[in-house]
Amino acid sequence: RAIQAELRGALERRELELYYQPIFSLSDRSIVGFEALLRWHHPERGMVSPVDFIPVAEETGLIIEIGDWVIQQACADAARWPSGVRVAVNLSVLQFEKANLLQVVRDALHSSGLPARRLELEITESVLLKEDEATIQTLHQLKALGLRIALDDFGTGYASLSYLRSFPFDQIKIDRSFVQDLGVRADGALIVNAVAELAQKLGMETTAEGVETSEQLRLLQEAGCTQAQGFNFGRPNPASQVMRYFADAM
Ligand code: G
Ligand code: G
Ligand code: MN
Ligand code: NA
Repeated sequence: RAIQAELRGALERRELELYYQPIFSLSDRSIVGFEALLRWHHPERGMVSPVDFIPVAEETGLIIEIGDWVIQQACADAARWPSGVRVAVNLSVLQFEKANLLQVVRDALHSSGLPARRLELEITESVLLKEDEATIQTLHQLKALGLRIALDDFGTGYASLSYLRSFPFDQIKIDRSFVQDLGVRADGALIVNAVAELAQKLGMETTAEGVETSEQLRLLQEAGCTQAQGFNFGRPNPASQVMRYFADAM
C-alpha cells in the first residue's frame, strides 16, 4: 500500500511517537529543554524518518491533524518535567495556513497546564517566504500568549538575514551544516561567530544544532552561542527516557 494511505491511519493506530532531544545551556551545561522530534513506527517498514513522511503529510493535508497531535502531546509530556525545562515543537508552514493554530496552541497549554513560557515553537524560513501579513500576525498572537518563537535551520534559506527583521524571534537555531564546518575548515568559525554576535545584538538566543564533538562545543562557546544540542549531549529518545536526565541531575 502507498505510504499515504498508511499514514492516514497512523495516529489512530498509535504508530506515531514523539522523541525528545536535550538542549543544553552553554554557560552552565544545565538542561534548558528538549526538542520534540516525531517518529513513525511502521508495522512493516520499521522506523520511518520524518524526512520521508512529513512531506507526505504535507501533500495530503494530514500534517494538520498530526501537527495538532504533536502540539498537544508535547505540552502534555513537558508538563511532567521540572519547572523551567522547555519543550520545542517543530511547525510546518501548512499549520499557519489553517486558521486555528492559535486556538490549538491555547487549548494544548490549557489542557496540559504547561505554562506558556515553557513552550517554544520552531518555524523554518519557509514560513516567512511569502512575507504574508497573516502569518506575521499569527506569530505575534502566539508570542503574546507568552511562548517563545525560534527560527529553525537558520542560514540554509537564501534570504535568512532579512527574516530577522520580519519578526522578533526569541531564538535562532544555527543549522548543523555550519556547526560541521567548525574546526574542519580554516574559516569554519566565521559564520557561527557572526550569527552569534548578531543574535546577541538583536536580543535573541542562539542554539547550535548537530553538535557532535567537544572541539565543536569549545568553538561554539568561544563564539558566544548560548545553547547547544546534538549527539555530543544526547540523542533523541522516547518520552519515558527524558526523566533519566533529571534523575541524573538530582
Ligand atoms: O530527527 P530528525 O530526523 O528527527 O528530524 C528530521 C526533520 O524532521 C527535521 O527537519 C525536523 O525539523 C522535522 N520534524 C521532526 N519532527 C517534526 C514535527 O513534529 N513536525 C514537523 N513539521 N517537522 C518535524
Ligand atoms: O531541522 P531540525 O533541526 O528540526 O532537525 C533536527 C534533526 O537533526 C533531527 O533529525 C535530529 O535527529 C538530527 N540531529 C540531532 N542531533 C544531531 C547530531 O548531532 N548530528 C546529526 N547529524 N544529526 C542530528
Ligand atoms: Mn527543529
Ligand atoms: Na534545524
